[in-house]
Amino acid sequence: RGAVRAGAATSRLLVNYQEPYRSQILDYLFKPNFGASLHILKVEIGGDGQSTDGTEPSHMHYANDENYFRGYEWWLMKEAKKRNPKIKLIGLPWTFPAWIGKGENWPYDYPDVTAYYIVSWILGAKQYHDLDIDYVGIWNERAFSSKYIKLLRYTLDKHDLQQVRIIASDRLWEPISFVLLLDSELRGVVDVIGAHYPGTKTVPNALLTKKKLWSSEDYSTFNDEVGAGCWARILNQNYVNGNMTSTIAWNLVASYYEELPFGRCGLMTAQQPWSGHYKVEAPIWITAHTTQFTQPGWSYLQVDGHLQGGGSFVALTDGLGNLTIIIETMTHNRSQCIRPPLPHFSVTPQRATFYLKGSFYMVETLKVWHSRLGFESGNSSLFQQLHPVWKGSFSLDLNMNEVYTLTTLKTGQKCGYPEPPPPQPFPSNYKDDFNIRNPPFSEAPNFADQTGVFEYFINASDPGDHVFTLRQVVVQRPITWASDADQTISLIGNFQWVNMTVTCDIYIEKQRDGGVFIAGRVDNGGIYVRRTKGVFFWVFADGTYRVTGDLAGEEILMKGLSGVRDNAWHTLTLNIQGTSTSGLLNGYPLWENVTISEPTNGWAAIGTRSFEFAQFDNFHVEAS
Ligand code: 147
Ligand code: CA
Repeated sequence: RGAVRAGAATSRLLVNYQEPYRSQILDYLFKPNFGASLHILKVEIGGDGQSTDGTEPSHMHYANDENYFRGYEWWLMKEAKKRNPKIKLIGLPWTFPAWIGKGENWPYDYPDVTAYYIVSWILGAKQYHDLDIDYVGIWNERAFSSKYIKLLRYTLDKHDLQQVRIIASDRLWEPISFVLLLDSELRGVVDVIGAHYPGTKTVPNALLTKKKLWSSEDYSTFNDEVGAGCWARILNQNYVNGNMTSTIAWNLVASYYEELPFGRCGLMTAQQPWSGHYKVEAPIWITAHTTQFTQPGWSYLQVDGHLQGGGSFVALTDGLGNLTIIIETMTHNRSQCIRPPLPHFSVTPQRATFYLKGSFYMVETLKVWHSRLGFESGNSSLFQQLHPVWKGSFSLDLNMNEVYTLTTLKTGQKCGYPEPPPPQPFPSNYKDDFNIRNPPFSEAPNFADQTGVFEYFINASDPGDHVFTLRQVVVQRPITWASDADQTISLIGNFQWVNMTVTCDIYIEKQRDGGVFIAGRVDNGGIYVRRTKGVFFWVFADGTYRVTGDLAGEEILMKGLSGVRDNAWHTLTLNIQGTSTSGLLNGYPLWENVTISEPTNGWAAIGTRSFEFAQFDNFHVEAS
């Protein structure tokens, strides 16, 4: 059985698409026999920390806190299930809120707490969204603990979640395979060995465990024709070379600002909710070659799937007489993935003859679906139906960089929608007053949190204009997966912006050393957030202000007194024009003519000096 996807803050902008575009994108991904027809949706269990292209909120920011309506993963899972009730759901944490580790940057010192936290997420999925989680992972690309995995199984069972299966350990084949062979109790509770970027290979120990082997994260490649070639090759060869029966792509859809790390490494692109523009990229149709003609529960026929002239094939059956054969002939330099390095191989044009034997001898005809990846723009032919082939044996003239599906199923379809609107830059004049009583999401549109979490907030007793605001809510450094900054920051806008005026009402909640900033020309984010540069205008609860060239606050361009204090609203304005920048407080100039050279362009941003509560209101950016 086949493919496919994963989290790490990569669907952030998708939720803000207007209808009908948002539903169209979801149809291309999840609707059976429409486009990618995905079999599996793997989501991040948000942990308030940076997970590659942003942070995703936890369902438990604090020990006494529980809320199953944060972020977009619940929504995404429901949209997927709506379209395909049989889709399998996987949850995996990248980061954890700090309280899990009681002060240590480590989730296994109190494994009972971690198990309770993860099982709560699974129970919440059911209770609040009627979502049945099928699989849960341990800790993305980080260490596992045998004790924790056993306790996780015990806690799942105690809550009547026997049907939830455990994947371990979402890193390499080792050491998990070796440990499984030694520890029979662990072997009893791990259902699937999930390895990342296995390069289509497995290891002897993994095979010896007799467990299901999955490539539980793969792809992560720019979604052009080469990315499609990578995807076609690994979808087949992960089974042919490595006995893996599932391949999960990171990521589902590139719905994050393109200049964040791994821009456009999704199966399709939907990174412009403001324009409605999206693009169904070639990897979507490569996916369809497998997913439209197999289902979870189908089994691979045990044949040597290497083709003599290079390339590979797999054959699957539902055990009820249906047969699907998928052939790929990707060449070396047209199918490189981001990792691991691809050893040399050659593929030549060839005639391949298939003989259907045993019960498949009776198969009358096989429908034929074909793709050819072209490498000059626009000359690919993707997921086209050709004439059927007949009877017990047939021959195909295979060229390079082609995918064929031969199948008894008659359900295949290449569906589509009219072209979406053309691309547009992010609006150069953008405002948000956050005045919304029942927001559909906890996060405000287009803000992309890179450290900390910014949520809609209601000051129920506020006498003035700040009843509805945006609040930073992570108050302790999470158990990190990446190098989160020591400050919190949320980005918005257009990375190409040069000149801009950013205005925002701010409210410092933390006394003495509390502080907030607004910023422009912000040049980084994601896993690189710690080294973010830009123009940062800070005010602090002690009545001082600063202008710095970096998020870390080390490159001080200007400082002085402002009179700002905590627990009061103030309006900050940051004006950046050419090589000069100036700042206003409550509409009056506070500092002027500070000279800047780098960065030359970047996003706007808001944030706080540390992991502390703070509020923002009436955000406005005007840029060019
Ligand atoms: C993966 C992460 O799990 C994803 O969230 C995303 O960041 C992805 C981007 O390619 O990378 O983590 C890996 C990072 C490094 C390696 C493998 C996976 N590596 O160096 O082999
Ligand atoms: Ca407001």
